[in-house]
Amino acid sequence: MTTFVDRVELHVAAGNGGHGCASVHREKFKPLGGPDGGNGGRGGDVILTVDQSVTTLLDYHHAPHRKATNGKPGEGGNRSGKEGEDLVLPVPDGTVVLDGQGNVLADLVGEGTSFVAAQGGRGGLGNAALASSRRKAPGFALLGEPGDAGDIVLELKTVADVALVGYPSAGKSSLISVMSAAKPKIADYPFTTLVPNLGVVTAGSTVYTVADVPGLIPGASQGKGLGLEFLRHVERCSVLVHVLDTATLESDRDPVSDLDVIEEELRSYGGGLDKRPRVVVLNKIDVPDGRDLAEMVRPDLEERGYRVFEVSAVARTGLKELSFALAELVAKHRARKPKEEATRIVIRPKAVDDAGFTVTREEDGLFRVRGEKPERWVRQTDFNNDEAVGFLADRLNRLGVEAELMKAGARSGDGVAIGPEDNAVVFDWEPTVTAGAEMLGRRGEDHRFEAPRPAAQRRRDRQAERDEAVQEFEDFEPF
Ligand SMILES: Nc1nc2c(ncn2[C@@H]2O[C@H](COP(=O)(O)OP(=O)(O)OP(=O)(O)O)[C@@H](O)[C@H]2O)c(=O)[nH]1
Ligand SMILES: [Mg+2]
Repeated sequence: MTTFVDRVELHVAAGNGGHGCASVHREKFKPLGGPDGGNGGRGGDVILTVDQSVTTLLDYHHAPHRKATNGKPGEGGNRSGKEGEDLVLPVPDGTVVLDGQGNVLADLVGEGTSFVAAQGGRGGLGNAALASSRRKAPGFALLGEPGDAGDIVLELKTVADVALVGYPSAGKSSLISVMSAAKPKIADYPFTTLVPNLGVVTAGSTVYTVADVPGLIPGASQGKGLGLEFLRHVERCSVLVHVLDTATLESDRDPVSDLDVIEEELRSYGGGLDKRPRVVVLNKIDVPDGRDLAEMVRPDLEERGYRVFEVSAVARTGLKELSFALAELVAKHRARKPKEEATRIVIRPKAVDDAGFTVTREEDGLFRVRGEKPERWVRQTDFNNDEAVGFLADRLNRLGVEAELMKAGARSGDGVAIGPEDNAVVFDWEPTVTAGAEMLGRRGEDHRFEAPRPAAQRRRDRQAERDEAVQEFEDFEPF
């Protein structure tokens, strides 16, 4: 028997960015020809893409660790490192991507729909790109950033138009086997069907898919029987069919109370299933008692507003009428739905921090800096290289981090952490000379010699200066 896997945990890791290169051009008689270290290549992404030819998540069950390739480091002679290759993972139509906490990240429906599950790290800039009029020959380069890595959960929700629900042995699989070419297992014991079956039905000019899910029993919502787990396969369907057994030998059951039980379970499941249009099929009317019972309960069911079909999956009666009625409902639903969405690319949203960064003082006196840029800059820094550390300090200073730390009350020697609690760079704060000097004025300038400016003007000027400086640094970044 083939294993059916409809939920897997997948560990994805994008490629790391390659490090930038610090190199100095050398030529005979021209020993210092300027910096020529190239940039590191970007790491590859991990991308999930719907591929109609894939029908299960089995591959990922067997090999749940997937990694894209790293970017290569930059080289001298201004050679950029090669980019890492994206890793494209084919997934079945109807795959839902969740994070470890169960939040839906993407719902992949339609051939080619893609989701970037892990983004590759940026390559580090080489010293050639870091050179400027003020820093003519940087003796350092930026590190490549690590790629995203983490666990995601893939869940398959079959994309079927019609779902058959009902008690075990009501004849759901039998019905799908005679309405379509599907050949599911059929037997006279409960829970024959352990995984959903799909069949394709053609009725007139309408072609639609029917899913048969494992049987439900009272208390399924509490996990009785096979539970409600498989109902997620029918969440997307447009029509529900109650398959009711008119010939059951269990004395405490009849089609109407069976229907009530299943309805109750659908309600507990939620997910909008209780709002789907539904029809009722009274099956097994080839059995004489079954036919009598069907006749008896029909008015009751119709009174409740259901369209009722009396069929026999074994004798193959009443099937044509049923399949055309379902086709009509499906067609109606399709007409209401917006036109087939074009292939979508879903990118995981990133938090946007308008302020650029925040500084908070924690209970133990530690100052924590959070923000996309400062955190990224820290990751790019080679802390073994003093010049690189100085460059980081400069960047932070120009973004206004030092000023903000001072405002928050940080003193020389206080602990400062940049990054989240579990992954921060912590250091003893030593205000850089420029930061200190900026309080008085920039080096080479002395405000005492200037005509006094109103405080607001001074603040605006300083902000403009800072913006310009940040821009200058940002311009280095080719992303
Ligand atoms: N007489 C008669 N028996 C039927 C009919 N439809 C199904 N059966 C029988 O009912 C039993 C159960 O049929 P299945 O199709 O396996 O039922 P199911 O609803 O898929 O059951 P689960 O997979 O266990 O949920 C089998 O022995 C079938 O042969 C019918 O129309 N008439
Ligand atoms: Mg079955």
